[in-house]
Amino acid sequence: MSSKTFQFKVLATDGAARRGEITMPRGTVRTPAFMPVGTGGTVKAMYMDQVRDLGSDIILGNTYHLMLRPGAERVARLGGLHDFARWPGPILTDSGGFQVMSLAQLRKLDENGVTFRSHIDGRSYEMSPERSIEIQGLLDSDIQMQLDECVALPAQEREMERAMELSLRWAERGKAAFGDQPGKAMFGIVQGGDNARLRERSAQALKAMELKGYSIGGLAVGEPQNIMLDMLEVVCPILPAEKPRYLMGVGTPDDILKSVARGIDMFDCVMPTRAGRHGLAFTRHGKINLRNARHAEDPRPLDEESNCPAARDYSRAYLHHLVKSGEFLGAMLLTWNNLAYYQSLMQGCRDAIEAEKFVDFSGVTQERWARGDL
Ligand code: PRF
Repeated sequence: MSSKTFQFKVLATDGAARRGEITMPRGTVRTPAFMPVGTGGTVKAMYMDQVRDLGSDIILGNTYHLMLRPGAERVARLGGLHDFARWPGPILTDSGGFQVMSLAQLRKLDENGVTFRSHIDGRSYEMSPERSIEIQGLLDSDIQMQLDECVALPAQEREMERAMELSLRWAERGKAAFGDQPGKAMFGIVQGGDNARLRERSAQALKAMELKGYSIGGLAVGEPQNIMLDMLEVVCPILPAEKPRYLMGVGTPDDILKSVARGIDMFDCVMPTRAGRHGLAFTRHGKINLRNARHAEDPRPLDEESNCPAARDYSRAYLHHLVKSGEFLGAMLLTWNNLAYYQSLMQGCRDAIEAEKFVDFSGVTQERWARGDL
């Protein structure tokens, strides 16, 4: 199902948890949703068909990486990111500010935006709130993010306040640059660090801008989990119930369950893909480090009950061998397994909310991890 306009509907609730649907011209996103990270136009070590078949309705792309290589104008000439990467469904792009701050060299930030040197070849670039939206438009992204500034925690209150207020001004500029595009959306990003007053101010001001969706940024950046959850409890009740809420760059399966319980609808994280390339498998029973010698002669699969071939059909001994040998197939199989696990977790969340059994589902899932029956 698709729709000519961007729409979000809450289909069911269970406590603060929501089961919803975003419809837009390129397809429907079932929420709570996990978006695999496809930074440079590829979900690393995966075919797009596999990503889709695991139940991903949307993937994430990065303005920062794609503007440097191959360049946004080039992607546009080649028909946009969907055709280029052969992903016909919805794509959400991050705005670039966060990646500039973590990856670029010689960064300089002022009222007008960020200037930086590429981490690839040292070339100099400028990005304003308007240019970020322009690039995301050239990529033909369906859900675009405002340019924002995320401060690492811990930070001084005045520093968190400055970045939050700057991000609000950039949200206004982003909104004006984005204009009226009925089939697409630009989300504002709530900032404010670990400070409830600043988070409240940010959420209220963004709500007043009547954007089509709201991201929560500046979390999972060095603070303990309970602080992140406290901030969600401040922000979610302020944000309008009829708009989607996206917690950026989160997280572990445990973070996801606890954030869904507080009203988050969308997630993205490199964890399943990056961990897969580093020999780590997520399973229903917890994490397995395949580098460990104790798997060297273990004939069991990661999870015989999974319907993902990577989890069901390959022995831990073979996966251990692949990982130890640095074989591409090791990264491919573990990434496949991990994304399958994440998407089955999201399906479990959606089913449980519909059945009004989210607390039970969350409890049973956590107990299984805790037993660690590997
Ligand atoms: N802002 C943007 N992207 C992000 C973040 C942010 O604060 C985070 C923080 N967890 C991840 N990705 N634009």
